[in-house]
Amino acid sequence: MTVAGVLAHHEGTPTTLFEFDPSVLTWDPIETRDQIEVRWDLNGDGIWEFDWLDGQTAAQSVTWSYAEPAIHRAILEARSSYSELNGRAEVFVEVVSP
Ligand SMILES: [Ca+2]
Repeated sequence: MTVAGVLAHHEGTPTTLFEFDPSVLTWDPIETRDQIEVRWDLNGDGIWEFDWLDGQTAAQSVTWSYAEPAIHRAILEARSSYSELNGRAEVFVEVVSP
């Protein structure tokens, strides 16, 4: 399971709906992206907006918006069915006043 450690830097305003596409960050030699489970903490507060039980996979994008102008950190974790090790990546989102 590979999850890219870096990332895209996205920029927008409080009205921007950001799309997070995990398929560009995840790769596995055995499982396809629709088999790789992912979860998201989209505002870096330690609470998963989409957790394992929500059934998101690396083939599905999620969207989120940020009311507060700031640089926000989004965290992706991914897991395959055969490994105990989760992959992790961070994406930074810069929200500026319109
Ligand atoms: Ca969160």
